[in-house]
Amino acid sequence: MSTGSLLAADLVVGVLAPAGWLGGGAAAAAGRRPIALALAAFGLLATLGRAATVTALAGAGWWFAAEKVLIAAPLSLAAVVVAGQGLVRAPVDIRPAALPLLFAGYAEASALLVTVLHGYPASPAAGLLAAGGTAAATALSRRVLGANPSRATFLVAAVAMLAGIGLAVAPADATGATTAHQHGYPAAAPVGEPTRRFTLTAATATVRVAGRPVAAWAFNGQVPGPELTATVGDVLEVTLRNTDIARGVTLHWHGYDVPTDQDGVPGVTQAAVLPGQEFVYRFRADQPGTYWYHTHEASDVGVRMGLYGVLVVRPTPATGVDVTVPVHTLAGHSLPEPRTEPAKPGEPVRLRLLNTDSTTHRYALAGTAFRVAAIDGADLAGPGSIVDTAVLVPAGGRYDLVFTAPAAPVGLFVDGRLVYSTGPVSAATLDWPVLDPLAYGSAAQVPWSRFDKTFTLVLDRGLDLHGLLPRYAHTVNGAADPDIPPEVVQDGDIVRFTIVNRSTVVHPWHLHGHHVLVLSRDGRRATGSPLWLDSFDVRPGEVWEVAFVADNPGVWANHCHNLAHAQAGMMLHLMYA
Ligand SMILES: [Cu+2]
Repeated sequence: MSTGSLLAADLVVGVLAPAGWLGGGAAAAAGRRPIALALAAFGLLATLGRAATVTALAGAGWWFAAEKVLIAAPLSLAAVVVAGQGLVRAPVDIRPAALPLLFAGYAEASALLVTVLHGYPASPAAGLLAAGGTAAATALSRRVLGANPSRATFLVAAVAMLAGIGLAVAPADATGATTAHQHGYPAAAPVGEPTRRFTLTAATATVRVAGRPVAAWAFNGQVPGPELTATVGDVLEVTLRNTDIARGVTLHWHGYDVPTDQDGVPGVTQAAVLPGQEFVYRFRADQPGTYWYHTHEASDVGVRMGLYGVLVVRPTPATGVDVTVPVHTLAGHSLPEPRTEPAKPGEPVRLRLLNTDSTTHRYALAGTAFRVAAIDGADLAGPGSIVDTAVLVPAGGRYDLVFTAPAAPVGLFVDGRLVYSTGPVSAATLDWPVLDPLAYGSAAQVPWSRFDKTFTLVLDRGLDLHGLLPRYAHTVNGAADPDIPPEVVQDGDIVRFTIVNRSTVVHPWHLHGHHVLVLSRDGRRATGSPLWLDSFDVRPGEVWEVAFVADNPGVWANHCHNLAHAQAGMMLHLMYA
């Protein structure tokens, strides 16, 4: 069973256990002996099942099981002991067993809540709240069942819960990333005379998709915005204007490792550009490859509404067929609309696939063998020819597919939908195998044998106070933006990240300003071409190890590129000391 499946199974037995015990308690209170015994047996089975899932998760990594072992397991043990004793002491009349069974139910419910609302890392506060909650619920049940609970029980429960709440809301000693820009925004360094100039004007607009008018936020009135192209060595100058996007806009150059002052993160590298304002970006196009730009202010809604476009930097002017395929979902409509462009047999074709949505897309090229020449703008070493194989492009990610046009038409399908073809073509691609980029192309030695800094990012969900409002946040190491401590590095450090997903959803991870080299996934080393990525899917239960050289000083966003997750807390910062 994969770790991801174990995490899901753990939640299922985690729900069934308290349901069984609480049902048994209620039946016992009503004097329904057979039902009470059956439900208690069900609760016991589910509790044993959870012991098995927790043991297996601990084997997969302490991150997956910490709070389950330290808090849930003792609660479960207490549940089984107390419920067992209660049943033994009620051999004929089941009613005296009601309270012990209810206690077991509350303990198991608390054990589940610790995982669902708190997660990793385990904390004394969570333990006290769980124990206190169990005691309080038991004391209340005792009163409802007609017995007077001792003052001591209430006192213990109250003290435990107050201590837990106190610990939970006590300010963390971490210095928040909000201090990052206390001293104003960085000043732009000169980069030389611009050789490519563009103006992007953000405004609300009505665009036509599949013949229908759709309300959008657009650059220069179109979705996606204009395709920006350059040749390596160009100096780009992009003037961003905002007509009427009330939330403000910025331009972030996704995957382009620009200087920090050009990175377009509002509140960190610049102020958001408000209606009537403008901001000029200048940077040297040193990295060839396929990239994209998008607003980083209110990026969840802004990108979804259409404030994005393609950036392609070519080593030399394009030859052959060179097509960009930026996939996006605009108000339920899939972009781009299908198009056909004939290619002469023998002509080289490069398809630049971009995923500008917040979730993974599956691309399949039918009718020809092809190679994956580059991922996230970086060329792969020794990419082999593959055929009838799909690629999964994470949110924000890019794959460049290359092939020589055959005589018969080829077609590119996204999630089974034809988006590009060189002629009439149909193919069933949804059952094709999927390429694993970690095992594709020619391997090379990892350039480092030691790491100056290592950070672990455990991705989860949890209850979080956002100001004074509680929210069910997407968390990193149990905290949510802006309370996640920044990762501090020195210029020149070799930095390793271990990224652990203990949630039940995919998190496409994205570090600004750097490409990271994939070292391993789930403890198995990457065996293919060196993979220098800026966006990669960390699926439920997965553990990724990546590393990079800290060679681009500044303050950098480091976040989930499911932008709704980032908005809900899954965002931190990498800072240079
Ligand atoms: Cu996410």
